[in-house]
Amino acid sequence: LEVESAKSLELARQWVHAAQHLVVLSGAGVSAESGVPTFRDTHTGYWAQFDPQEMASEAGFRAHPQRVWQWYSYRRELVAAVQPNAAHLALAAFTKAHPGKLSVITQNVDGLHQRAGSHDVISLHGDVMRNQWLDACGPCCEMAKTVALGGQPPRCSTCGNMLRPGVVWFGEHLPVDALAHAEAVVNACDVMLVVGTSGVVYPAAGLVFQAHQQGAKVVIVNPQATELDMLADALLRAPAAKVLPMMLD
Ligand code: BJW
Repeated sequence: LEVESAKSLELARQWVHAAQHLVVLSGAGVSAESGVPTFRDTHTGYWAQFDPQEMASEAGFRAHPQRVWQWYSYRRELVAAVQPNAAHLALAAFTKAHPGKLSVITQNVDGLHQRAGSHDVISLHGDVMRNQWLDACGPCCEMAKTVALGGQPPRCSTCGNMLRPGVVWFGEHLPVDALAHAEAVVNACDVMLVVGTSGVVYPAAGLVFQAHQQGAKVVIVNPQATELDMLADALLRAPAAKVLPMMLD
């Protein structure tokens, strides 16, 4: 670790252990060391290859259902093949050691926090392994009775309604309960760790402003600069799987 980051780590460790209520807001970077590409990192990110508005929006799915479905199929296979890393495991171990003290809010759809053993994760952007109907459906739609042809999304054999991944696309509302729960835990926190997120997507990024405004210490863990750095009381420019185990131990 750089000297500055080593100092920040020591500070953050003290805050974390003195905290009454600790909140973690995680993003794609927390899963990077498991082998899941982030969205916006220049060379490895998904969106170096794909246009986000096309791949992660309802309009994009309706225009190119096969292309978008295949992108999600690829990501589902990838997520199923990787394992939680030391960052996910350190958070789960902390919860076990300090029950009720830590809330994990994640923007990730990969389920790796849960697979590491964090069970009360607040998922803001859904779950990539789930499906839901694209359109409101009548009694004919049953997931078990879909037909899928040639890499196309499965369809209801009666009305043609398509399955889509159970994630939150651009322009869609976050699940109301998850967002309300996230706001409530942020409101009550005295320390927030912001781990592996670029901080460009709202309303998730707004939670960091909320924490800062109500006086919580904000610790950012990210090897790169982020849109939220001006809110940080401590900045650790380092990978999550390296520093979270040290910070939470
Ligand atoms: C490491 C690391 C290592 C690497 N260790 N770190 C206010 C202002 C402007 C716009 C808006 C606004 N409010 C709403 C909007 C519109 C929009 C938005 O935010 N747009 C911005 C992009 C400008 N928001 C929405 O549309 C949201 N809905 C909404 O607001 O509803 C209300 C509404 C509805 C209708 C009309 C009007 C209002 C929905 C947002 C949904 C986001 N969905 C996605 C896709 C999910 C499905 C899928 O997975 O395919 O969620 S987009 C994508 O970005 C994904 C992520 O969860 C999200 C955040 O990305 P994240 O996690 O930060 O990843 P990266 O790649 O950006 O960053 C990775 C970071 O890790 C980097 O910093 C690296 O350095 C770091 N890193 N290795 C630690 N080892």
